[in-house]
Amino acid sequence: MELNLDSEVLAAYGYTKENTKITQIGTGLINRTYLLSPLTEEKKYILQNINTSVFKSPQAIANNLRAIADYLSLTSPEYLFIKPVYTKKGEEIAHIKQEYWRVLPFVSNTISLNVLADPKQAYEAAKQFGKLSRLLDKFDAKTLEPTIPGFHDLKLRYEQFTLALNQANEKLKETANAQVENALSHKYILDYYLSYLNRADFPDRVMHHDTKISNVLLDEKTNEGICVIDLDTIMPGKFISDLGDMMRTYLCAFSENETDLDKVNIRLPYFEAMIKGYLAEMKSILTPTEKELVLFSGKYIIYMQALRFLTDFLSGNQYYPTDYPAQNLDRCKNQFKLLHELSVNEKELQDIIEENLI
Ligand code: GN1
Ligand code: MG
Repeated sequence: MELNLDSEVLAAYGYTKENTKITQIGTGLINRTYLLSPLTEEKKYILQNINTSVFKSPQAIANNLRAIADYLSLTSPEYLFIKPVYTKKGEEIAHIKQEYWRVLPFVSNTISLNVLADPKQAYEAAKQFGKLSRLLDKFDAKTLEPTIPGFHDLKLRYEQFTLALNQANEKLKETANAQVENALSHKYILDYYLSYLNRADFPDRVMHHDTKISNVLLDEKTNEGICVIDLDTIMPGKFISDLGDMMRTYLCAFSENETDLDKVNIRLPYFEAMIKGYLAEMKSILTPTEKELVLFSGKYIIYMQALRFLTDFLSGNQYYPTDYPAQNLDRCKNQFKLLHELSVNEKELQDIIEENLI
């Protein structure tokens, strides 16, 4: 599909409509992503429009990425960290007609998957996300700006849910009744999270915060992990964010959009591979408290995502794009089924974790 882009966007980077080919790619819910292929160069680029209703300060993203890139270039110069391409004026982002755009180098000979089809992919992806946090273990996470304040703050997500519930019209509340009950009856996950939050050995680390499989590039031939992408939500967070979102998105063969809940099961070989890959990088730096929370990370993120989908449904689907009105409610149901599967398999999962923490 060829697209009509404002020529000023291309001009900011020294290109024109005539000398580039542009196609829309990616399946993210938040930013719009294009592949930019200049006819004059071998190299290709990723062009992204930043969703400013979600990312209120695109400059914060740019500042964080610059600070991390500078640090890594000194401490781990061989590490592939995808930095933005500068505009002709030397900016990290182009601000054009109320919109923000950025360009990133496209890493050739790599693939980005939408679904995992082999546990090795789970191992490689988890290792990449673990590696990023490990390399940044000594970087002062507090110097980064939260690009979405309270993004993985489960208390805030719960409050947003109760607010949306109080403000929702009767019809929506009635439709969502069973999931509202689910949300309320799983509140112990929030209480558990809060009971750990102030422990001295539960530090803020640099977290990616969006560790789904499409956000890691794998070698197209060997499936070896090459680097992580989609760096907008790199900010301070707890270690349970990244591992938890991997559990949420790697363990089931079907996505959050699957409405046949019989298909929402977890795949133990993927769990084992993911744990091995992540802990291969992180085991040496995790604190005793963090090690206690490995399995909990999945419950925390899946519950939070269920709350976020439910909140959006109750608020009239303002955040997540939907294909039909009840899609966010269906996504919420899907996430509660996934949470249930995690609990049902808890003993086996915990055994796998313990074997890999020794
Ligand atoms: C959003 O845009 P995408 O698909 O990378 C969301 C994540 C959710 C995910 C659920 C900034 O990610 O937090 O887990 O949808 N990102 C933001 O599919 O809200
Ligand atoms: Mg994203």
